Amino acid sequence: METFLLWIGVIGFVAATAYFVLLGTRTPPGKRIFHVITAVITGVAAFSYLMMATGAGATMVDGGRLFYYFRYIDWVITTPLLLLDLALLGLASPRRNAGFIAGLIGLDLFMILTGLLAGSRSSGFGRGFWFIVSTVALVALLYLVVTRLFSEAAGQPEAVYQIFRTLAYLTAVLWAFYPIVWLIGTEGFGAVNSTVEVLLFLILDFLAKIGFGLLLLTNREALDQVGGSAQPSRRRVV
Ligand code: RET
Repeated sequence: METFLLWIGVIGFVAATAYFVLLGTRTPPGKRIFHVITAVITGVAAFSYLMMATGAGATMVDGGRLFYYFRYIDWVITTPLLLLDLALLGLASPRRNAGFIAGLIGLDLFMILTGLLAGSRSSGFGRGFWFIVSTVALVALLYLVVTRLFSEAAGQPEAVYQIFRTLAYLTAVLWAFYPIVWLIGTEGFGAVNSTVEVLLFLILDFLAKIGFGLLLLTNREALDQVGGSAQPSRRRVV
């Protein structure tokens, strides 16, 4: 069952990548940046699911627990790219905000790497400690997204601001579920078995990567306006 679910992941991500590439070929070359980033995100996920489905991306730890370490390799590449998508949408001048983008990505990498430590420790104390460190980084990261990035995005053209807002909320909600699944799964308290954990991560991964990509890449109006002139009136952020 678990392997079957992982193969669903492979098929879903391969199909999404093909679709995003197709959408990219129908877009003028100078406007393809979001297609490229998003197709790389789903492409990396397809490879990661392939590794897990074939057993190459997992290892036995603690005498019997199957640790899917390839998830972390996936996340270390794809989560910065998801943040990059959001930053390029929200910031009128990404170049001038390069330091802020680097800060967001740095915090994100710290979160994933400390999460990897949490997942791979064998002592309960070690796992709990690194879990808390990683979760603090996640809270700080999401705080920066809903405060600073949101107020910058308020100056963007209407269609860009709308899709930014949808995607930023989607990100904040979905990302918050990852540590919850981790905690109830085999790396945490083991309240659910490995198959249920794989299923829950599959649903989250589909929504956070494919759902995100579909909403963004099928919104032609926003993609046309992004990088254009910012509106003079600043919207209030609620
Ligand atoms: C871990 C466990 C330790 C605590 C925290 C975690 C957060 C993981 C997140 C992953 C997001 C992944 C995404 C993948 C692609 O779609 C590592 C589970 C805070 C937020 C969005």
